[in-house]
This record gives sequence, C-alpha cells and structure tokens, in this order.
Amino acid sequence: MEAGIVGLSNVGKTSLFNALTSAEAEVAEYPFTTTKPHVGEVIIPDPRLDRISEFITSEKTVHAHFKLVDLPALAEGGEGMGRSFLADVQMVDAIVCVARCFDDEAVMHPAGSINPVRDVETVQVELILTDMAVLEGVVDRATRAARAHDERAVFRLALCEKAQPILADEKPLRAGDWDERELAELIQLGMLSLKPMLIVANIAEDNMPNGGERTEELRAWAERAGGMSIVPLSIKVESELAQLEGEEHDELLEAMGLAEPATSVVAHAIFKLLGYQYFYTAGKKQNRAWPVRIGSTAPQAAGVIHTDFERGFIRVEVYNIADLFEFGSEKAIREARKMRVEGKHYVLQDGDLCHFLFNV
Ligand SMILES: Nc1nc2c(ncn2[C@@H]2O[C@H](COP(=O)(O)OP(=O)(O)OP(=O)(O)O)[C@@H](O)[C@H]2O)c(=O)[nH]1
Ligand SMILES: [Mg+2]
Repeated sequence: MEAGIVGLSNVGKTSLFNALTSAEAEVAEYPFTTTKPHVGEVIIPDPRLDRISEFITSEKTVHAHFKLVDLPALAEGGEGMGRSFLADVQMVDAIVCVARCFDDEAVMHPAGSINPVRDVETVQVELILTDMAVLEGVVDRATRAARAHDERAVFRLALCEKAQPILADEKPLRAGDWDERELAELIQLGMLSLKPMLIVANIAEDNMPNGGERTEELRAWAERAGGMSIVPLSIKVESELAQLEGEEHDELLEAMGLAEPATSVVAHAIFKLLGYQYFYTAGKKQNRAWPVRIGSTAPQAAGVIHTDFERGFIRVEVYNIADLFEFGSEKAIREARKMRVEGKHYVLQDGDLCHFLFNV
C-alpha cells in the first residue's frame, strides 16, 4: 500500500510530499534537487472519525495512513538523476503525477516553458515505452514456448496481442478492458501503465480553487488519455496552510474558497486510488479508522486488525457510521434495529463500524 509521486523536475513534488507527510525534505528552485526517494507516512484526515469521539468516548483516536514516496524527477530518456526512474515506479502500487501549471520566473522549468499536458504526456509515454519493450521480450519467449504447447505461453501470447495495440495507440494499459486472469498476468509482468494514476495540477494562487485554462486542457487530455482523475491544488498555499492553526488557518481556507485543505482531498484520492476504503472500530481504548481493500469480506477486514481475528472469525455486528451521527448512541441504533449481524460472506461497505466476534 504505497503511492509514488512522479513528474518532471521542479514541478513541486517534494513540496507536495512535505505538505502531505509533515516531512522537511529539501525543496529548491533548481532542478533535480531530489536525488534519492523520500519515504513518508500520510496520516489521512478523517472528519467522520473525529466525530465518532463526540458519541463514543475513548482514550485515543487513530487515523488510517499510507506510505508515500517522493521520487526523483524524470529526465530525458526515462532516467532519474543517477537512478532509473522506471525502476522506482516499478516499486509503487499507484502513481501521483504532479503537473506544473503555475508561473514563476524564479523556478526554472527543465523544458523552458510551462505546459502541463506536454509534461504529463512525457511521463505517460515513458511508462508506455517501457511496457512495450517488456512485452516484446515476452512475445519472443512465449512464441518459442507456445510451439511446445505450453498453455501459459499461449495465454501470454494472446494477452500480448491484445495489449500491444493499446500501447501502440499511445494509450496506457489501465485504459484496457481486462478480465481477472488477464489483470493478474499483466501485474505479474510488471506493467507500469497499468498502475492507477492521479494527476495533481499544481495551480497558481490566482486560479484557486479549480484551476485555470491550463488545468482545463489537462482535464481534457486526461479524459482522452484514459482512466485518470485530476485534483487541482496550489502547493504553495497548501504549504502555508500546513503551518497555520486555528482561526488563521480557517481564514486562509475561506479566503482561498476551499471547504477543506486540498491536501486532504489529495490524501483521500490517493487512498482510493490504491483501492482502499475505511471501516471503523470504536470503544473505550481507541476509536480507529482501518484501511481495507474495496471488496473485502468481514473476516478479511478482521484480519487487518489481527490475523487471529480472521482465523477465529465468528460474526460481526455492524452499522454505518452515519447512523451513529443520526441516532446518537449504539444503544439507540440497536433499538432502531439498525445494528446488523453479518457472517463470513459479508462484504464491507465504506463507513461501516464493526464489532467483531471471534474465538482464538
Ligand atoms: N510559485 C510557486 N512555486 C512553487 C510551488 N510549488 C513549488 N514551488 C517552488 O518550486 C521549486 C521546486 O519545488 P520542489 O518541491 O523542490 O520541486 P520538485 O518537483 O521536488 O523538484 P526536483 O526534486 O528538483 O525534481 C521550489 O523553489 C518551490 O518553492 C507553487 O505552487 N508555486
Ligand atoms: Mg524534489
């Protein structure tokens, strides 16, 4: 469960990383400041979790988190500074691509002009070219093996035949239509353009909150290019926001036309991009948000807390967190018959609050 920040040099990747993780990694106006990946934890802001404590008192509140890596920039030819950009991307489960939309004479752009569509396309093309090269090798090997009637090789060949035209059309593999077996095989082959990708448009203060013309062009491009969403934010303003508290914080938010810091929006978007949702547990010791893969069953969710809970799972008492805010207590939820008892086939829904019953 790990996301990587990618993009061209000097677009604000490390600034975003710092704003999301409260780290203090080096940020500078010259290109290729970051030469080694920075690794950090993003504690996901969650107003729903904070609100649980109004109804169920507990000693502490624990937020869900995920791992974020700030990667060195992509330079021409798919290289990072002294490292392979593509090998770095290989390591992460989801890609956060920062695109520079702001003007600032003091911050040099490696390509000499501001053009976010060109920049994101450069990243996308690198991923696509890498996948093409890998698949060519796969076809070579599988062709030989298929002659000997190797069933897996025959399957791989058919898969490559389906994947290669998509790449040749300069589309990422995530835009393809795959069944479960095909998906598993493409992941096994380490296809980079299959990884989910989110674009963070680093916009100018004047264009807050939704971005200007460049952001619109980027939106149109992402729609054509397939399977990417865009979050606009001003990393500069978000960095200032992160330094403020209380009234000053809220005043700046309001002045910028934001309901919540855009870094919160990005944190949630990345979490979803990774394929996760939350469930909650609440009690005297702690109120806690747990990350669980979308589509997980109740025993799998119990296993997130402790592997013993999965093994010894009996049943779960569950209600949606919205019911707590409406009815005010678990007792009232029971009386309203909103507390459900579910078995091992129950698929967790976003915002479920669970009490697991198990024996170990
Ligand atoms: N005006 C303006 N400057 C910004 C913004 N975001 C980042 N910068 C500046 O841009 C420069 C580069 O920021 P970094 O966060 O180091 O960018 P990076 O993408 O990590 O750069 P490399 O590691 O060199 O690839 C710094 O001088 C930042 O202060 C922004 O939203 N507006
Ligand atoms: Mg950097």
